[in-house]
Amino acid sequence: MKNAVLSELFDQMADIMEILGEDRFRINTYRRVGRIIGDTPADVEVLLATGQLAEIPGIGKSSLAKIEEFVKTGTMTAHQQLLTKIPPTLLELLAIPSMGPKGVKAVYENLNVTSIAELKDAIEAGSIAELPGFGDKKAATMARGIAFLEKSTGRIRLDQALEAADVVSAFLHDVSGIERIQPAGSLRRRAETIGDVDILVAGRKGEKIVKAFTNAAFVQEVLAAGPTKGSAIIQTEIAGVHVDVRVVPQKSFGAAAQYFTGSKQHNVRLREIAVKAKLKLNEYGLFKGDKMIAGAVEEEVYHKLGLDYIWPLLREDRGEVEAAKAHCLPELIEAQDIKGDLHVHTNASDGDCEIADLAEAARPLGYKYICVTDHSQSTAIANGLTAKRLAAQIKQIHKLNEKLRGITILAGTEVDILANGSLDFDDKLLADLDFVTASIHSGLASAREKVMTRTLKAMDNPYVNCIGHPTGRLIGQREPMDIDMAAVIKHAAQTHTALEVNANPWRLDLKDTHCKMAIEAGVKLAIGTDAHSIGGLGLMGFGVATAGRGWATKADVLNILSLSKLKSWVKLKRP
Ligand code: DGT
Ligand code: CA
Ligand code: CA
Ligand code: ZN
Repeated sequence: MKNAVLSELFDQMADIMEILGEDRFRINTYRRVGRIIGDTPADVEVLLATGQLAEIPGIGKSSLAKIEEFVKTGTMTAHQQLLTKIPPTLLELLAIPSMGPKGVKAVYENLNVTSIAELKDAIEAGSIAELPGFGDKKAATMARGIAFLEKSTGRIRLDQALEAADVVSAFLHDVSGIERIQPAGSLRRRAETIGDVDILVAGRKGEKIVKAFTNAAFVQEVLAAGPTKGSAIIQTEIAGVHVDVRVVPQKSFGAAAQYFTGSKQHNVRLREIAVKAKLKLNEYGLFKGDKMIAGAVEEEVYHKLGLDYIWPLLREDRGEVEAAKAHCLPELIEAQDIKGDLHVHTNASDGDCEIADLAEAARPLGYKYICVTDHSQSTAIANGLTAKRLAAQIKQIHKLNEKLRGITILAGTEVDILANGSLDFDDKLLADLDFVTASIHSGLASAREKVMTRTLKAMDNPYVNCIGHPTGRLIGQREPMDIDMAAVIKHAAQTHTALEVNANPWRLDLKDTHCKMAIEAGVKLAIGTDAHSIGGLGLMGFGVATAGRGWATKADVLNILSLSKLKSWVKLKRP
């Protein structure tokens, strides 16, 4: 049946004409024809052949001719002609929830926005909010709509998955008959993106528990509901998220946690070891013949296989199984090891808060220091500091430190690496700072040679202690720069420069595998939140997890050092 296609064609013609501001009457006619065809249960082709289509009220002569043309030739000239009148990417904007032809017309006419990518830029630049009749709230709705659209085509970010898992876990907490709750899958491994959220529950009344979950108010759509597993799309503030809840008995909880945490590749390795030892491993337990030798406790599954317990962050089959066998797994860093945040913006550039407020907020996190790293002048859209303003800020920080107890504010910068690889501030000013991070914020799409030269040259500067977000990627939004990471890491080792692990879940930059490469080359990681507000300081855990996935121990992370050791480390590079 061609009904659906035809209906869509008429609707799209109406959309395009509305965007172009064409005749209202014709727009309405096309909409009506589209709706009639879409609603008709009978085959349009048959209706056309029998002459019945012409009888339907609302379908006039010219519409009939268009339908006939399409049925005969497979194209519709009027539709083709309309398509030539707009940029080809413009219609993708209509797929954004809450975005109708009127909205598209407004952003296209006033801001020349022709694609989703351009719309995002416009939202970020604040130009949508400034459009008459739009405002902050509409711009935010649009941003959420885009996020939803992006999610629906693929994987979600770690922070989005965590939010969904928290909502479901909190709900399950109050469901009777549940003895334990354990997020599993890629979320428990803290992978950078998540396909679906897996939550494991210990309990006996599987069907009842699954029902409680699939009937919860936050459930948007139930995908499956059986005796041990429920799958649903749940509504969160930003997007719909696919969540699987599995119910297992207590005695299998450890084995199930092991199995459903994965990764698949890691599980395959474990099963091989079991088979070699003439054991059977599955989600119910580890068995010797019919006898269960491990199952309730996850650690025991590993121990009975002759392995040390492997932290979920490491379960990617990247050498952890061999290391567990040889008893030489790394002792991973933990959140409480962190002594300070090395990447924080204040309201002097594009952040929200005063320096003093950030320092106060850092104290309860157990930090001993916090480094203020506002942007430099070239990043004008972020109100980057001029040399003069930075000099004043350094003085201000020294003054604040005189009064502060228990925590020290470090004077730093996130200085721009300019197009030729030189820095936005001269060495004399940089020498007055405690810690210098240098970042690329422009020309990220340039050729490899260009971005490599910039990055390597910045590291050559004796005052540059760290390269910020080394690849510049934004997960799901912007590709990383085309850099040769092995060469960057080698140069970092040679120049005594750290590489940042930017903890913002949009960035996670360096990513896990690059962290591992850096550590193996002896390069220090500097985990920073890139906070622009007090809440932003709370992102540290994402950076710690990412470094952990790269096998980071205390020896590998700069901001685990005490303040005095950090200062000595900085001095080592200075002339
Ligand atoms: P995702 O959801 O794509 O981000 O990644 P995961 O790792 O959460 O994968 P998912 O949700 O398909 O399955 C959860 C875990 O269940 C997975 O990490 C390992 C286990 N699992 C699933 N299917 C298989 C399988 O065919 N073989 C083995 N050995 N394990 C599996
Ligand atoms: Ca999953
Ligand atoms: Ca799953
Ligand atoms: Zn930056």
